Amino acid sequence: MRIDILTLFPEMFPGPFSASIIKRAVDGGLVSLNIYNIRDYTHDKHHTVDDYAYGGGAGMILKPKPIFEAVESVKGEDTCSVILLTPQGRPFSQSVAQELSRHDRLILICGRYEGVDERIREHLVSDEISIGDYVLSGGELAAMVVVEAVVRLLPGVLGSEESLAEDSHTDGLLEYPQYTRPAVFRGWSVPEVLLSGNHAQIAKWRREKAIRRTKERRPELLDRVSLGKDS
Ligand code: 9WO
Repeated sequence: MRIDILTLFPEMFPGPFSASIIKRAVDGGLVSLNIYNIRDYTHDKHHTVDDYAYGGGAGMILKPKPIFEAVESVKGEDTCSVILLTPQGRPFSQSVAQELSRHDRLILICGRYEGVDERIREHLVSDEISIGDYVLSGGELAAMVVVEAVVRLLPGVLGSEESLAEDSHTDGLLEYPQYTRPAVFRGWSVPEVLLSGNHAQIAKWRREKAIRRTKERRPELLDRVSLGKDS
């Protein structure tokens, strides 16, 4: 998979992409991550990327031309999804990550200032994504979240040790409680059943705990999963 990111703050990216699972995926050639500075696609002396809003109001708007030219240059002859990270986008979720992970190429546009010219939305972007209902200073951190969630789903990225099947949200439920050694820490014991070696009992306990936790904390998630009998 190839993911291209268009931003005014390219220096934000190397950090999160140089560690752990994303680094391994890049080093192994499973994904290529390319950062492009929108300012490099301007032609005037001051490399202008923003301008005042028609109709007035505080703040600056990203001009359409540099972003159109950046996308057209990066895209080449390929067809690919062009995604704008914005609080007005469709909510990001594990199922959206799964859908994006099936694409060969993605172009992510990170907005800044008080927004982007509406013609970018209407005529350049194929999808708008929000990672949550809060305002950031720009789309960069949201793009990093999307990249991390998508890259770990690519075939071959996770080893069997880290397998996907048991992650939160993969089965629509929150995770069950987990413990490691010692069996007693400051007087607090690990639940007996987990020490029992009875794998059927352990599986039943974990599923009950996952369902209870989901009911208590995120009841709206339960409307979307079929739990089968006894729940
Ligand atoms: C800032 C602002 C200031 C005064 C009046 C109106 C205003 N609107 C904004 C604003 O929405 N700025 C955005 C900053 C413009 C696009 C990029 N920015 C952004 C993306 N903030 N938060 C996101 C984002 C992206 C994905 N998921 C959650 C948040």
